[in-house]
Parts: sequence; structure tokens; C-alpha cells
Amino acid sequence: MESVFRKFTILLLMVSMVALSVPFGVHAQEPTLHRLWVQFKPGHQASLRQALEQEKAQIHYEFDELNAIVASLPERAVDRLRTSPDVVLIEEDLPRYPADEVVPYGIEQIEARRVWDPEGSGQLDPSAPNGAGRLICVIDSGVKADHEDLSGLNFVGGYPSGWNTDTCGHGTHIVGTIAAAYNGFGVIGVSPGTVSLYIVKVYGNNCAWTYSSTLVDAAYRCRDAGAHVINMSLGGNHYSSFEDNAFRSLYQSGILLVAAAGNSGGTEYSYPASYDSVISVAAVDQNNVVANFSQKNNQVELAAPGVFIYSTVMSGGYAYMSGTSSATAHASAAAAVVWSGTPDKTNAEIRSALQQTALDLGAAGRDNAYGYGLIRTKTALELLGGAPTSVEVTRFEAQPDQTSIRIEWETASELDTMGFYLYRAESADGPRTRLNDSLIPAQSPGSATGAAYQFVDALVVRGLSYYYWLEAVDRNGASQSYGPIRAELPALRRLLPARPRPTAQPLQLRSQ
Ligand SMILES: [Ca+2]
Ligand SMILES: [Ca+2]
Repeated sequence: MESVFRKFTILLLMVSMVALSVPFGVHAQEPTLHRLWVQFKPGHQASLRQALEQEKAQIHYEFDELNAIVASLPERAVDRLRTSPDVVLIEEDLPRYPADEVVPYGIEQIEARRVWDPEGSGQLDPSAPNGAGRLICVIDSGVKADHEDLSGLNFVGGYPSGWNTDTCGHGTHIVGTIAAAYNGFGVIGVSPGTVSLYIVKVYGNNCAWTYSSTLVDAAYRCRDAGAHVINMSLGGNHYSSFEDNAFRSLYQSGILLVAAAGNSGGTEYSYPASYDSVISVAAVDQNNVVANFSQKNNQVELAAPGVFIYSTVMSGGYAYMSGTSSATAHASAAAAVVWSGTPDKTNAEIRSALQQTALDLGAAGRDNAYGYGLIRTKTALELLGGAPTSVEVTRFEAQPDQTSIRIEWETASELDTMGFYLYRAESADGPRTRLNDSLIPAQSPGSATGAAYQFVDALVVRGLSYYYWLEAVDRNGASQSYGPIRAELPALRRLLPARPRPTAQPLQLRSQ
């Protein structure tokens, strides 16, 4: 560790000498403009505007109700403005960002995103399984296939004609939970836009009921379409020997069957969930507490989120729905994600892995409310050996110090960590410069304990925003990118007196 520390100190000093002569020179030519809220004294609006115009400020807004003008002006002008008799207060005009895509809580709760985007970057990890290559057949009310968050999905077909429309909304919500696209808006599915889907529409203009024969016919159509998983967010409380036989043979043919435990809140069986060949899924809330409506019996096998689930609706928007239906959708898609990472496994092996790795809830061991417990997608994948190597960065932050910006990050473990590169740019989409010439190595490769890292970027100019990215390299050489995160040394507090010249500081790498 000593030698590593020294090596990086030298490296950064070398980088400093090169960099010092370049960016500082450029920025000295053009004074940085500060975009500010300037509050004027009542009655001084016109004279403030005149003063700003004399300073060649760019005026963006005048808010009469707030006694304020928003303008961009050079630093020296700000100094003069501070002592102006027209001015009450000067504040920075702060950035406000657009609202992001909503990640419904269930996606995190069942460890789905930890499989395909562990760092939450908004980009799929190219080496991670995500359901691609598996086919889920959804037997429901059809789907609004032209919904903005579903239209890009991999629908391989459906039955009957009109399967791609939905007149009661249930199926559209279920499909959104299974597979809504990871596209920056709307919601995200457990399989983020990547699993293949076949849709069998068994309800007409209401979502009231269908015959068991129609359900069996639908399931056969799923099989004929090549389904790996059949999602049945439906059920009824009378046993049918025909259904039982049909589902047993479908299971024996290699298809994973998933159905809703039922929403009556009682202990009665619900079919098809309560056939031995079918996984019966209970609903839990965000706190892993079983929903009061979720049926509890000795056929309940797994639990998944099913209370206030946010997903796509047939009006084209998004809404909440509760039910073991939604829990079923989470379970089906989780199974597809696991299976896509371990395509050699059988349906029975996937089912067994989901049971073995479930988070035990309620009474110790398997119980009638939660079954084996909450589905854990990533853990199931790990059990089957299908998890990709990855570096899980749990914290990545940049903080201004007196004269530099301190970048810190931590890993959840060092099991797969080889090392890191840091990159910097002056805008979120600007050209990036790598800050370290050679890899910042993992502190204890192979350790199950995480580590903390620090890098001091001393080559910064006050008042400029910097964007940082962290590239984490795993032990197979594959990398994942984190960021950008943004930081700047505040200019305003330094307006008086004149700003000091930034000084370079050696890089620090510290062990935890
Ligand atoms: Ca989306
Ligand atoms: Ca339990």
C-alpha cells in the first residue's frame, strides 16, 4: 500500500504540471459569467436594470412580484453590484433537473435492478442477464401495445386478434411491471424492456372472469408460441381436474407456471395458483409485510411486491394497482431474468433456486402467508452461477474543499474489483479527460469487505462546474461506468477579495 500511495502521488504531480499550463490559460481569456438572482430595493428596478446594462450583463428575467432581476455577469461586475445602493440580495441561480424515470419500489425490492444496472446509471450493464432471450406469455386482458413505455417491447405475437389492445386495463399494468422499457421516462419493468412477450387475451370489455377451458386453451397457445414462463395474474376457487392435468403436463414439458395466490384475504385455495405444478405468489408491501388481501395457504410458494405498484395503464399513462396479480408479474419476470442468465437450467431448477434464495419472512421457514419468502433475483442468479462479475459501488460523491474537489467512492465488496479510472469533463456531455494514468487498483482484491477510495482533484477553477465519472473494472476486465456527479468550488463566497490561484495537491489514496 505504501508503494501504491507513492506511485499515485508522483503520477498526479506529473499530470498537474501538464494541466496547469493549459486550462487556466484558456479560462483567463474569457471571464466566467455568473448567473444570479439580484433583488432590488423597492423602486430601484429601473436603476438596477440600467446598472446591469452598463456592466454588459445578460438579463434573463425580471420578476416584478419578487423585486428581482435574473442576469449573467462577469465576476468583477458582481463585486461592484454588491455595494450598489439598488441591491438588497444576490443569490446564485441554481440548477433544477427534470424528473427522472420512476423506479417502482418492487424493482429494487426483489433485487432486479441489482442484476442489470447495479450502479443505477440508467444504462443496462451489457454483460448482465436481463430476461433477454426468454419468452413470457401473459394470459390477461391484452395489452395497450402502443403505450409509450411498452411500444418498443419485444412482442413476438399474441392471440386472438386485438391482443395488442386492452379495454379493461389489467393486462397493460401487468405487462408494464414485467417489462416496461428502461428509456428515461415512465416506469421500469423487472425485465427492463428486454424479455420477449406473447400475449393471450382472455377477457373482453371487462376483467370479470373467463372459463377454465379458455385458460387451458390460452396456456396451450403459450406453449405453442415457445413460452418459457406463463404469467397468470388470475384465479378462481374451484378445482378442475382438467386444468390440473393440463398444467401438470405443461410443467413437465419445461414451462415455468406462475399465478396469483388470490385476493380474498382468506385461506382458501385459488386455481391455477394452488396446483402443485404452479408457483403461487403472495403479495407484500414495500416493508415486506404481507398484504391483508393476499390469500394464505400451504400452496403459497413465494412472495413479491403487490401493494401500490406503479405501472402502465390503458389510458396511456401510469397508475397504482394492488393485488397478487402484480406480485405474480414481479415473480414471472424475476424468473425470466434468472433464467436468461442460466439458460441451461430447467424450469424445476429455476423454481428451486427462487425458493432456496427467497428472503424468509414471517414465521421462520416456509409459512402460509409468505411461502418461502420474498424473491431475490440477484441471489438466485448467484446460486445458479449465472451472476456476472461486477463491481458494486455503493457511494460516489464529489465535495469541494478549500482549493480542490475531493472525490470519494466505496465498494460493497472487493470480490470482483480490479480497479478504477476517473474521468472529468466540464459539461455532462463534454469531452472527458482521464484523471489517472494507470488503474487505481482494488485495495484488497477478492475480499468480501468493501473499501473506501479518495481522489483529490486540485486542477479546478472556481465557479466552473466539473462532472466526474468513475469507471469500475472487474476482475475479468469488463467495466461499468458510474456518474456523472457534479461539483464546483463556489465562486460567490470568493468574490471579495480577489480569488486565489488554485494550487495542485497530490492525489491521496487511503485505505479503510
Ligand atoms: Ca420506462
Ligand atoms: Ca417464513
